Amino acid sequence: MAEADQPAANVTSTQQATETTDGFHLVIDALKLNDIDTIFGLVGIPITDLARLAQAEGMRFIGFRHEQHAGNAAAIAGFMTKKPGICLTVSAPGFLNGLTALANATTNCFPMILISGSSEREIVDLQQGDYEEMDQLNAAKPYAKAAFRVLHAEDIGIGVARAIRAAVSGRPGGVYLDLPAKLLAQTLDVVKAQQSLVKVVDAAPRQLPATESVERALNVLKSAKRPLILLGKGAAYAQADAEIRAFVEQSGVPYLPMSMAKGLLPDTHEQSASAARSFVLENADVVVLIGARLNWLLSHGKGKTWGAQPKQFVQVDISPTEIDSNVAIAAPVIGDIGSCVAALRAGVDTGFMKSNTEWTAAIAERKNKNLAKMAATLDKNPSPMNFHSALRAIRDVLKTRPDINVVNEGANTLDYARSIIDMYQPRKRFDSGTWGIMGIGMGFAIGAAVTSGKPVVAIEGDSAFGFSGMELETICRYDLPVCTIVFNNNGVYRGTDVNPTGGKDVAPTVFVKGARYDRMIEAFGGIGHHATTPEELTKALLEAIASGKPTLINAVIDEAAGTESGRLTNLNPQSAATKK
Ligand code: ADP
Ligand code: TZD
Repeated sequence: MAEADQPAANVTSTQQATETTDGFHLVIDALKLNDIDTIFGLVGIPITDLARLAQAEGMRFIGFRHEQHAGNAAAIAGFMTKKPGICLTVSAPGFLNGLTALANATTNCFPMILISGSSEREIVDLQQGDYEEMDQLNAAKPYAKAAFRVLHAEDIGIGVARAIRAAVSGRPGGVYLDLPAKLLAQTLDVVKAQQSLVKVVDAAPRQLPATESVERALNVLKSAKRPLILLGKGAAYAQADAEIRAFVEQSGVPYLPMSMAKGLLPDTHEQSASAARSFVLENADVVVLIGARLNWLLSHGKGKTWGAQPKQFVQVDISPTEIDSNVAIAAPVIGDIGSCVAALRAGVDTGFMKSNTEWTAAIAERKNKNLAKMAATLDKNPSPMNFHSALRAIRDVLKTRPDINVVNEGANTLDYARSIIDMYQPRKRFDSGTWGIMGIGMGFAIGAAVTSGKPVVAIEGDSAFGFSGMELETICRYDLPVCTIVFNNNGVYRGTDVNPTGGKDVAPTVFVKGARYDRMIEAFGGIGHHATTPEELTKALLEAIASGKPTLINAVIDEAAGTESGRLTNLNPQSAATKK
């Protein structure tokens, strides 16, 4: 190359000696221009060079062993930051693996963008059998909040801008962005290319609630004798922490956090009604839902859980079509949670509950009774360990480190950890979410560690862990401070089922007995621990956290502990076999 052709030292990535740039560079430039600094993904044709370029241009590329986990990492990064997490995959199978995470993100209202390379439109549309041929755009549509395809390099800027805005504005969700291989290689004049980039202005604008909707809600609240505030993960996502806390404290109304809203106020807060959950759901007369849907996790707002007492609901949500989804909502307040809660707070007298001590006293009594019962259960030291004694050990360590992120999945492991492990800070707990899905574990753990730079403790059922276990290598490769604790009871739910035929195959729920998950991480240079008592578990966890290294604790739990499906036994259809 002649000297005159050498790029100047201070040129941007799109400015090359030839004065042209290409689709690869434009995608990276468009993301960077919008302050996106990390891509979670898995390389291959046609996006390997895109990943290389991202890294060369100073972005972080975190490479996974399976796209579903890269997608889950992106989704949780989106939840934590209110910026869309980016997942990059190859076409057809890579895209489909990522699609599971995209669908889960949309279901949970997490903002993420799945960017997949794709085969050529001309061949795909005539179904002529291209390499990894698939009509990805249409496959993505039913599972995404929005789906876009860019065909011309000069549209990359606008395509990325639309994807970002669609992911974070209104109700957040998953967006699919289809980038055909040919697009990435298209060249474009540098000046024209620069002008085509779009910096998104105010991607998730505040949405103020109508004054009359706030008045209506306050009137309903003021008529309450037994009010309850229910905080969902939308409230955690909104990052209106101080406003929410002020509303709860100023009103004095007892509150319940959904699992991923735990820590918005510390779980030890005196207004928390978590330890009297069934009691308050059954007996409340006015329920203020803030960023929580009345889906199966809340028994659809009706039935035995909600008692015979007629209820009035106030619902704060950004999505108007969420209102009346399951039961009639007396007072919808539509807007962003920060603005809505601020407006409600302005209309609530301090000490609103002071004249209403009967309700708070009844809750306190129930809480104390339940807490005493739980303390007695937690104090027991059965051998082998059970869920409770193991979780007591973890709880006591995590109490000293409120900054640690907690990932949690499994059946019993999820149900018990959710109620036993207290959270003290917002957006520190990430779990199976709206679908009750298994497989989020290592993806969420990696996403949380990379995004926060803080340690992660992933509390995993042994079955749940298996869905993403290979990502231990990813954790070790990036030397992430993730401690995975596998609650090993030899199977799905439990390890005690037997094959009724007496045949060689084990029962459908049973795994290899006495598996040593701790040795898996050692294969990649991480540190394994084997714990059979709460004392060993405490020691291993303290060491793991202090080391800041990738660690895995194989926590051996009584294989007979736990129940089928955890607390969801009611969702199991009764089979002929169990009816007997
Ligand atoms: P949980 O599972 O914790 O009960 P859900 O996922 O069911 O919570 O509900 C979250 C709700 O929060 C969704 O209905 C969503 O539309 C809403 N939401 C998310 N972000 C915001 C926001 N910034 N402002 C208002 N509502 C929001
Ligand atoms: N597949 C997916 C993707 N999600 C699911 N929820 C399930 C299967 C079904 N399932 C549950 O709902 S919990 C669970 C499965 C397989 C695992 C329970 O066993 P575990 O947990 O070992 O993880 P416990 O704590 O021992 O009960």
